[in-house]
Amino acid sequence: MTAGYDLIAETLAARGDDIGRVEAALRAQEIEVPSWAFGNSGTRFAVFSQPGAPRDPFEKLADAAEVNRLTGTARSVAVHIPWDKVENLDELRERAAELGLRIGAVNPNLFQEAEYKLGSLCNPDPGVRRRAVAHVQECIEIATRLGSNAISLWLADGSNYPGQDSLRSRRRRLLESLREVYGALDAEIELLVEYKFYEPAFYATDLADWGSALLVCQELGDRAKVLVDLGHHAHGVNIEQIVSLLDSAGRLGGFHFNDRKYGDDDLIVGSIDPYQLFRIFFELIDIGALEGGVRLTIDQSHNVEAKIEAMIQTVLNLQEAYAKALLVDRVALERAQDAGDVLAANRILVDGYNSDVRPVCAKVRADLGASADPIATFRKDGYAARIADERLHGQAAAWI
Ligand code: PSV
Ligand code: MN
Repeated sequence: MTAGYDLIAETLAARGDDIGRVEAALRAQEIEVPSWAFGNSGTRFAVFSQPGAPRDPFEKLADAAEVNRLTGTARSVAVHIPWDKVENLDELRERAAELGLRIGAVNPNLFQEAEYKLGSLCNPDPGVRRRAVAHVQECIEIATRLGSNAISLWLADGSNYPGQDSLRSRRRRLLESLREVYGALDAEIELLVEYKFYEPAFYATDLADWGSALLVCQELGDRAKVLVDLGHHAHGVNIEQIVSLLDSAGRLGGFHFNDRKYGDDDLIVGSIDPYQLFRIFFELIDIGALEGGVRLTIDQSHNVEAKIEAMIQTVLNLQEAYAKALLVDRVALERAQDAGDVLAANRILVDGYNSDVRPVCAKVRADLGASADPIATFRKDGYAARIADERLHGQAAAWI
């Protein structure tokens, strides 16, 4: 064992804590990777293709399995329909199982069809609304066939100009459509409702923030919960406080992890603001959300960087943020909080963040049968070169 590992073990033991607790929590961490992050992607200016990009959902699963083989923690894959539509759903489900994976949330696509120009579930045209509802209903059937237990809904709905549409009518249509969708859910399927404050709508987005998403969920029923995408807030918004609020309302459904510098940049989580990621994990531990099935999904777009390696790095960042949050001395923190000792409380929290948890994470990954150093192993094993050779012909998957 390394000196770094021993140091953490001794620090924990000295305060009557046990590194075994941290390791057990890390072994149980479950990250969901998005199928769409393996296909070619880009900006609204250009889509860049990468060698070895998967050509179908089966190859996306193979890439996800490589991420899981090396990290030991990325055991489920979220899918997007129709991008991941296949003729034989049983085959997709079986392939996932053969690869040691599960199918995670099913994401309906209510933003790509031309008819959704003025919205999907909120569109002024009842015919378009009906077709949007039917698409989500089809996704519910797909979820059941794939053994998934969540529909993850994001709407691009909104308006670009004041006066373009009635805000009240759009809200009414949204609720009517969502009631139909919710009514079609199987008992074991959750509805995750994602919000985003702008883009593609630039004046009024129909589900713009956690509050408007929460109100909708409360109207629908217990199985409707809010999904927090880290890139979907205005600057300066306290995301960990939103996490805590949603949990206290019993409506924290899950995350779309990514990072950003400016807008909804979909960069690697923790690449810009690792301290925010740590604070979110600290909050999740504090409220016990991770045992309660809150879904930890990644939603990123790797446009210029190598996709599989980027996904591995993402999972490592999530493991490390969680490990740091697990190291916070909660007893001492509570004592400092109760005593109103502002600076001690802050120091105790920041101490967790400043710990070097990489040796502990490496050990946990090795214990899981994965790699202590996933990036080095990935580069050495040659998976990227192999798929670049194998996937020469045919049409690569892309998000447009
Ligand atoms: C929208 O920006 C979003 O975050 C939604 O989750 C979509 O499903 C995803 O990105 C992929 O386009
Ligand atoms: Mn998202």
